[in-house]
Amino acid sequence: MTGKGKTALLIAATLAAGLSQAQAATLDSVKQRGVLKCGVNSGLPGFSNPDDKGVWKGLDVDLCRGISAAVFNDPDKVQYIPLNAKERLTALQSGEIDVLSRNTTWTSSRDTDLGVNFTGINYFDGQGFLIKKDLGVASAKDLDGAAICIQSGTTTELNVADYFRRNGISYSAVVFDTSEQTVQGLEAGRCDVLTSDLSQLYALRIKLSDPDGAVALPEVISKEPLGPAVRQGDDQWFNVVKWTHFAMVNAEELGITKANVDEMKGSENPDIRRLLGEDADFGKGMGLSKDWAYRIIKHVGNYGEIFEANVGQGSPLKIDRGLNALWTEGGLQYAPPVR
Ligand SMILES: N[C@@H](CCC(=O)N[C@@H](CS)C(=O)NCC(=O)O)C(=O)O
Repeated sequence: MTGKGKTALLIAATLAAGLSQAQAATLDSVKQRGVLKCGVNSGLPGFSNPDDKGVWKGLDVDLCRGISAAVFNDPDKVQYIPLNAKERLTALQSGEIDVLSRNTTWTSSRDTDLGVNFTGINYFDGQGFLIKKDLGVASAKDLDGAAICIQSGTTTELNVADYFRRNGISYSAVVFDTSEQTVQGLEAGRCDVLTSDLSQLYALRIKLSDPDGAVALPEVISKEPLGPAVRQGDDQWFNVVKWTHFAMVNAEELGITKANVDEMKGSENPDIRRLLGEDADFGKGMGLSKDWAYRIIKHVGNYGEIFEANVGQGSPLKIDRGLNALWTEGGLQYAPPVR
């Protein structure tokens, strides 16, 4: 058999294993196991990163904590499995993890060809360039002939090729397997510029020895809708992950916070009462308890709270809400109603 044939077989076997895992209800196996296996980035400040005590923190981590809270009434029944860009989708397909919550762009091929489904968008992003200030380049269009540090197995790699072709300019790619190596590549002068999702540029910039010596160029060259993914074939689990994010967004819209959620249970507002499980039971259809959303907000918080604490003004990253503001505030975060 040719190398290509073997690879195809391996992929088919991995997919088949993934699909049979998916048919066994993920929610049941998570409950039985007593722990959620969450695939995350191995170290992306603000999104998923272990702190100095080894406790995982970040926006993507809080999504896993939200699912754990909904299922177990405890946000910490999570095993975090750090994955690099190349490994992440295989880990989901093979059943090694229950959910992938790792700055992963929702694209058509990932959503349709790989046996996985994206459940939503917890961070609207786009691709940008980080450049050393002393190079004096003001626009990505002036990067003709530049050496660019890129990580393999990402949409980043594909977008940069499109962008340079579209603008009739050339570049040489310096490709690495991990973000750590990519940053070191820029630091060591292996490249003039580093390209990745803008959110990651913020996160990677603070890892540089001289963060002020680097600047992001103004161009945003792609859409990078980042969100969690699950295996295809398990609608119940798909719903649990999807509605964990929606519960947080709806909570923000309704003014329900970690601090006031108990008080809010006494609210007369029917939207608040439904979300918190005070009237009808909207958890049952997902195999969850009536107070599933209350648990998420009580233990983790609403979307605005987790955004500000992890990547916004309460964090070293200081990212503006921008596209990630609620739809009522001119942003794109919008959740269907609970009813
Ligand atoms: N959103 C893009 C890029 C995601 C990505 O993996 N980016 C790299 C560049 S910073 C990363 O997070 N690497 C961390 C790692 O692999 O350890 C995608 O889904 O392909």
